[in-house]
Amino acid sequence: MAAAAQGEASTGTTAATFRRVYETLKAELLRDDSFGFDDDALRWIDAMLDYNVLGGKLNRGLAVVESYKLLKAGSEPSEEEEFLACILGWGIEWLQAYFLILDDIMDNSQTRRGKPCWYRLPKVGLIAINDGLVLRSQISRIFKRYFHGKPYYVDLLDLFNEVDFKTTSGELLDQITTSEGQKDLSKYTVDVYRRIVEYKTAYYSFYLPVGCALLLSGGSLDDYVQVKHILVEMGIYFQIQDDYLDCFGDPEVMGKIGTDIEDFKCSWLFVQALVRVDERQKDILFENYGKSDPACVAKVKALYKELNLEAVFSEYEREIYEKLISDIEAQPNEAVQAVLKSFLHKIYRRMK
Ligand code: DMA
Ligand code: MG
Ligand code: MG
Repeated sequence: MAAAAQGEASTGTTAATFRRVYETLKAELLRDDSFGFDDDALRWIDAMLDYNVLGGKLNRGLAVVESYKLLKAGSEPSEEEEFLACILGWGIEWLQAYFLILDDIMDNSQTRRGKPCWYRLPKVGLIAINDGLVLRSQISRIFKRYFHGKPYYVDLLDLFNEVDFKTTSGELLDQITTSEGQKDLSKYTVDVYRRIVEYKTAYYSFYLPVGCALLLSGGSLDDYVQVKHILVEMGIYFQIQDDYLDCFGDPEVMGKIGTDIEDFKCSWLFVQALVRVDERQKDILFENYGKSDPACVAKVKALYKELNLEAVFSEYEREIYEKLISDIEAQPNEAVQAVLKSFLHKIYRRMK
């Protein structure tokens, strides 16, 4: 009980410190005089940052700080070190905000984090595209200010560039697979699915936070190939949960309304349904998938229930958890084990 309370207190402190660093970074970006923004532009950037960078769970950003502390195994980081870990964490949150703004436009989504998607605001519209690009370019400016001259600066930029490349490639695959699927839904296979979600989600959500913490603690990413595999597998699990919750989750709790069925998505649920349907069920699925009519969506959901996909998901979740735990426990480094377990326990059986 005392230990749990203490744990919460220390997470609380981290969250408060982390949040303060956001204010610092925002103030510096608004003060950036290399362009000479006028008051209208400054107000726009200020509101755009608050709307898009804040409001999420901050899991990825906080994970950098937490992983960094665990990697230091016992020795408390200095204030300066913790501050730098927070900056890297915000770098990921900025990256995430940029991906989400563009993803919501492409997915025609309505809400995100309990509010209308940024591009849905009448004053914003497709200016949102440029806002996404602004967020991405701000990361480079932030990192230049704080990390230029550090021994890991080049590796850090390289890591963000690589992960950006992988994620946007995953989004490309997601989008073009969807337009192929509209012509022939049988193209949605388990292998195609895995490839999409590995690229669009796993690297930036799981590998990147740990990669940042490793670089900051003086490690070389080449020495952690096995850790990368485990994180990618966890990222795939996380996106499978996202797909499951898109249909079966509570939009109030998640802060977003699912659109996968309406959007013809190569979702985990669809792929699982496809390998289980008989001829009659397949006709129902193909007839109703990808339509915005709520009656069609309801038929697809009813079929998912008939195929017991809720139980299939629970079983997958149980199996992947055990597999991940055993892979983690095979890791030689105990601090690394702690980092990986902490990630896994944050997402296991999540509802949002
Ligand atoms: C999101 O995939 C991927 C990125 C890179 C933002 P998604 O469209 O399934 O996610 P969401 O359900 O959050 O829109
Ligand atoms: Mg989306
Ligand atoms: Mg998407």
